[in-house]
Amino acid sequence: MTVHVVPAPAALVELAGPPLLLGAGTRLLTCEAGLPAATLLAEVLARATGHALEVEVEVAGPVPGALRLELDDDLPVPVGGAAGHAPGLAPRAEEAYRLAVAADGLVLHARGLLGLLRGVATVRQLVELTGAGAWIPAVQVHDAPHHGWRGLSVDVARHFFGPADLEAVVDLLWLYKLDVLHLHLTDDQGWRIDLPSRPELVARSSAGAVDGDPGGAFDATQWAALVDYAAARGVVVVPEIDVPGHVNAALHACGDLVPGGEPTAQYEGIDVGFSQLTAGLPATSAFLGEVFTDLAAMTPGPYLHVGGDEVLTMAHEEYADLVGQAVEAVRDTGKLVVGWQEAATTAPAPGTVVQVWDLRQDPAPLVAAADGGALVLMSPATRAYLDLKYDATTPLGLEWAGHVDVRDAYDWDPATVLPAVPATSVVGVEAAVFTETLRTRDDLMWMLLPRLAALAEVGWTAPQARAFDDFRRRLARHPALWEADGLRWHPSAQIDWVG
Ligand code: TNX
Repeated sequence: MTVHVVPAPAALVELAGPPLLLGAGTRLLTCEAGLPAATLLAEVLARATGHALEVEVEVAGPVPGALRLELDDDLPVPVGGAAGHAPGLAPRAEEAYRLAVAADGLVLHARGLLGLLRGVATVRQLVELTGAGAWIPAVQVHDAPHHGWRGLSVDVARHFFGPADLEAVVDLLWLYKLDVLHLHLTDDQGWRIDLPSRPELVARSSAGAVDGDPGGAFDATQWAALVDYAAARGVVVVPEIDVPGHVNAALHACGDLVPGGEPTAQYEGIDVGFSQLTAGLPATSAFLGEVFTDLAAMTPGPYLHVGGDEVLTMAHEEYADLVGQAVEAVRDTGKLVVGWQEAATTAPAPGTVVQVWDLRQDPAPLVAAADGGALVLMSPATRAYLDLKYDATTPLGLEWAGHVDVRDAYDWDPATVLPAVPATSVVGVEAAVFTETLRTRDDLMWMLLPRLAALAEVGWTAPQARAFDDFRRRLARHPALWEADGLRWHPSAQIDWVG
């Protein structure tokens, strides 16, 4: 087997015939609706092969050797994939695609643009480069995802990662068919998005970061551009404003959120759990209403994340009151709510997504929330936290939940990791990278690669179709893809890297 597509498609057959050769004369054809996917294919092929193909629209009749992207409303969806689904994200049929490659051409079909974007990612991974030129092996693929929510959460609060870094992250999400970019935009160390009703948040609390490193923040224009860049690659942005804990940046900017009225000091450490909003202050509910209303207006995606994690300084009653206010503010905007695991203790409304991160916590509130109709997103730190060290020798990263090497990230099933939570409530998987110890794009990529590819397969490929030995054989050939884009990666000893 020569092909090495990650995540593994639902069905892939390698054909005995000769490959499709790509050259300067290769034609790229599509319909009007397929234009964005064809344009993306032209862009990634130009970067990979040096051949700049022109996209031609509505060319009828057979064209030998061409690449053709077309819509097919009746495209069958591969069987299987009974996993729980998150409302607001594309149903499985919209991400399905069928690909046929032979010496006489490539044909990619999907029901709509999103399926074409997924298929184009497969095409990118199939392209081979040898001295003789670029080619695509003869294959047939019929594919659709197992889970609908396949995300990565990036902490841009502890250290700031701006538009260019996040576009590089989105490129990776697209390459591995992930569909959610969750951004942890606020924390004790910094506030990273400019909101029109609260300009003081960024004015006073965006300059710093952990260890006195430089900060930063998204302005409205940069934010809109990032959301568009992600949408063009089939990725939905889910922004998080973390309340009622992890709020020192807000307390530093707005003294009226602090009992006594004195703004707190800027914070550059990495402790958690010490800052909080106060339910009894008149300014608090206005703050919650304004920040989530502004965030909703700036964000086309269906979800806003309210945080809710690691509040160690308040009684449950006050916690539930404050989370309830945040949730109500989000629901008033028409958006759906995501909250960290702890928010399960506040009797979340049906359809609320609760994100599991700490398997040491009592699962009973999660089970009760799921019984009440809440949905569960799996990010257990021991599997999905890509800020944890690979092993004891890893220079970057944390160790609070142990080490996560490639096999740990791969060898688990979101539907069974918490046996008491019914599989039908589990909407998918999200990797997370917190950035206490990560300063640069190289640091970030080195922690994401190769583990992000493992989590992507956990989300996309049905558990009965996954095996670590097969995954490691395919993954071994992916450094060529990463290096073509100048990305740093960690050569885990668990993989026999090729080349
Ligand atoms: C736990 S994830 C946290 C974060 C830390 C992270 C480090 C979560 C809900 N809280 O505040 O950055 O661990 O791995």
